[in-house]
This record gives sequence, structure tokens and C-alpha cells, in this order.
Amino acid sequence: MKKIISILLLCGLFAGTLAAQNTRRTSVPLQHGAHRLGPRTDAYMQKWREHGLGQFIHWGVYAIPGGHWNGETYRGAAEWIRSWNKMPKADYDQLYKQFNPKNFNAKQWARQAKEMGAKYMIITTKHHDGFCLWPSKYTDYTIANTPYKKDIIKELVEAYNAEGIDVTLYFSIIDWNHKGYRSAAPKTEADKAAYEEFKQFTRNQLMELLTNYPTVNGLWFDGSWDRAWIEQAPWVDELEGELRAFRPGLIIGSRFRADDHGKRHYDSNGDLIGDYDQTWERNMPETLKELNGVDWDCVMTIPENQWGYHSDWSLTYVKQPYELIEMLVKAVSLNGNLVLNFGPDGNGNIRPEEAHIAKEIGTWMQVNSEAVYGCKNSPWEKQGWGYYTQKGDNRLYLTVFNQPLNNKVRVKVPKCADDKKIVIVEKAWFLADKKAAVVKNGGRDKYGNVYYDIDSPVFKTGSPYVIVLEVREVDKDKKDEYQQAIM
Ligand code: H79
Repeated sequence: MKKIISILLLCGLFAGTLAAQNTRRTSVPLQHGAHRLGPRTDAYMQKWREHGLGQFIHWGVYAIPGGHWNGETYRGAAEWIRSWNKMPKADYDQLYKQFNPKNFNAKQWARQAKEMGAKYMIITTKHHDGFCLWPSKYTDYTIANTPYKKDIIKELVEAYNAEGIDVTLYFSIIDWNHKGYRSAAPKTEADKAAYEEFKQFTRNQLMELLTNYPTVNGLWFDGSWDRAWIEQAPWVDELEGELRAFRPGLIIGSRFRADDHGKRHYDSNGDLIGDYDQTWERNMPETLKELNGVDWDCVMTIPENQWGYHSDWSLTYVKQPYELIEMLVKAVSLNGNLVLNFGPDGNGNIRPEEAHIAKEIGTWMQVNSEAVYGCKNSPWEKQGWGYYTQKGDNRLYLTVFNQPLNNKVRVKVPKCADDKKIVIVEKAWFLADKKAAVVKNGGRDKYGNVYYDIDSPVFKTGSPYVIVLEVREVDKDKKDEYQQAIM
């Protein structure tokens, strides 16, 4: 009876998994807190939610030193090298005059991202150093004044969009190059006036970016922990409104503005500011409970903490493709997106280690992406073999990372609220070869929980693999019909 895998699941409840957060827990009156309770429901956000995998790219003049200066190695994040006391700032600020990435090929990057399975890409238009990868008319410190000259943001947006990949613009509100920039809140009149200029400059640049790149549908902000910025909350809120009005559907995370009391990400009432939680930088949530029903992305580096190009990756642990695939499936299982960072070198090459990882993830995605795209958290209780993801109410994906020694993948059937209903498994199969899986009765525990065992030999590839279950809720009085199918 190999083909028949229908299984009686004594109970199962498919409640909605996005426990939307619709009530304020406290009621501090706020003018600049969350402007919406619960997740966005529009098509733009729905598309974002379904991406699963994104690519981050950190590129700028810091890629030229690549973590070294005068024969010494900077052990911090390469894109921060300007802040290192062994890097003279005057030297750093001249680097743009050498920026001429001869091997840069936007189409090639986009193709590689597409092959990896990325559905959106986030590019650093301007990192903390203030160097602009687009020809901003509001400063001379841009790509236009490098030997390269051409608009890199334009090339990237066009190439990625041509591959069907959405582009989000990273923008740091820190700008070490602008004379009006302040990190601490300005106190003197002179500082205040300088910062006012910086605010205008920031606004101008953001409007310029949205104007120049009309297909861009997201902004990923950074640096907003500065006291100077936090204290401008009402102005930032107004600017956010202006940006949103200018580009309908625009997606902005929780890292742009603070609330009236300087609270960031979550306002003084505990409600998410912006469209998704942007706190998951180089780390991930473990449980759905931590997330309170919000959308989120996790931005992840391949080494421990290198975003821009650092030529020496032997300084820290470097993640393996397998781990990154696990992070991806885990993120999706908790309703998030994983955004994997790439730091191309000063000549425009994607380093071989990153190319290898992109290829390995892509190879895996080619077989298994169905368990990622458009999938959500599943209410089925996580087991040690890996992660459940779910599409709609009826389709479960079991991505197995830890192969059980007995080659049986055990599932715990959720108890249902309505005891007149049962959930049956209509079909089970492996994504890798489309072959049917055999599901067997796995007994019960002392709490009355029912288990099933899916016969699951190790795949020759040795990669994580996916078992698909099609489940359906039926009336309990039909149970005998299905019980016969249990082996
Ligand atoms: O672009 C990458 C990093 O360069 C950038 N964000 C990612 C995406 C980044 N900038 N700074 N950081 C990451 C680390 C920030 C550390 C912080 Fe703090 C700790 C911010 C607030 C507390 C250090 C201490 C900076 C301000 C106070």
C-alpha cells in the first residue's frame, strides 16, 4: 500500500498562524508611535512576506582597503575601517579617487542572486562613511566623482529588476562626511543650525533616491540610534509620511524613527513602529512567541561580523551553506525573511567563498524552494529533525536537517479544539524525487498525543531534504475510512 498514505490524525486544528496584534497593551498617548496595529494587509507587503530569501550587498570605498591599511589588519567590520585609529581619516576620504571596479557586472551579480533564489536585494546606497553609490546632486562625495563615474545604483536596480528581483535601498542616517552631521544631540545654536542642514540634506537625498529609482519599493535604514536623530522623532515621522506618500506601497522597517519618548523599534505601548521588525541583525528569534505576530527580516553575515569586503576571513568563524539553509528555513518557519549579506571587493568581484555559498544555496533551492517561498509558520509542534513550514491550511513541509538514526521522521499531531473534527494526511511525498512517502502509526504518549512515523531514508545528496504532507480536516465519523490506510 505504498501509494496510499492517507493517515488519520485524531485531531488537528489549523488556526491562523499570524496572531495579529490588534490591541494596545498599555495606552501611553503618542503622536509618533506606531501608526498601525498589526501587520500590513496590502499586496506589496504580502509579496515581501513571501520572499523568504533576500540578498544584502555592502559595497563602497571600504572595499578598497578590504580590512587592511599600511600592512596592518583591522579586526573590526571592514565597512567601519574609517573609525580605526590606524586608518588616517584623510586617507580614507581620498579612497573614492581610486574607486574603479573594472570587473563590476551588475547583470552577473543579479544572475547569481537569482540562481541562489533571492527574491529581493538590499544595496547600500550610502553607509556611515557618507560615500554615495549614486550620483547625488547634494554632495560631491559620490560615484560620479570616482574614475568609475557611472551610477552603480541604477545599474543594479535595472539588472536585478530584469531578473524579477525587487530592490530595497539601504541608507544610513549616519554620515561621517557631512559637516552638519552630529551623533550626540546638538546643544549649541551652531550645532543645531548645522544639524538642521544635515536634516535637509538627508531629506533631499531620500527624495532623490525615490525619484531616481521608481521601481524601488523598500528602504532599509541604519544608524538611527544616534541621540541627535532620536530627538528629531516628529520630523522623522513627517519625513516617513512624505516618503510613503511619494511611493505608494513603500516598505520601511522599524529602524527609521523613534517615538515621542525616544523608544525605538517598539513604541512606548509595545507596538511595532514601521512595517517590520528590523532588530534581527546577525541573530534570529527562537520561537514565535518572541515575535508577537509582527513581520521581520534577519540580516545575516557569512563570517561573524563582516559586511563590507574584508580580504581575511580566517579571523572569525565562517558559516557553511548548510547552516545558512537552516537559518533560511528557520526564518520562514517563524514568519520571517533571511537576507544574506555579500561584500564584493574593490574591483567588483564577488569573492569565491560567497559565490560558492550562493551556488550551494541555489542548488538546494532548485529542489526545495517550495518549502520556502510563500510559506509561513505551522502550528504543528517543532520536532528535533528540523522545521515545519506551511502553505495555506493544508500543505505542510517538513525540512529535515537532523536525520533520525531509525530513518523515521516522527510528527506529533496537534490536538484539536473541535473533537468532532479530525485531520487526515491525504498524501505524503519527498520533494527531491517526488516519490510517495509511507506514513505509519507512531503510537501515543501519556498525554494522549498521537504520533506518526514517516519512513524516511537518507537521501544520497546528504543535504537537508523536504517531506510534503497534504492534510485535510474531515468529520471524525469518517475516521474508519482513513484508518484503514494506516500501516
Ligand atoms: O551595515 C552593517 C553594519 O556596519 C551596521 N549595520 C549593519 C547592517 C552597523 N553599524 N553599527 N553596527 C552595525 C553596530 C551597532 C551597534 C550599536 Fe551602538 C550598539 C548601536 C547601538 C548600540 C555602538 C554603541 C554604536 C552606538 C552605540
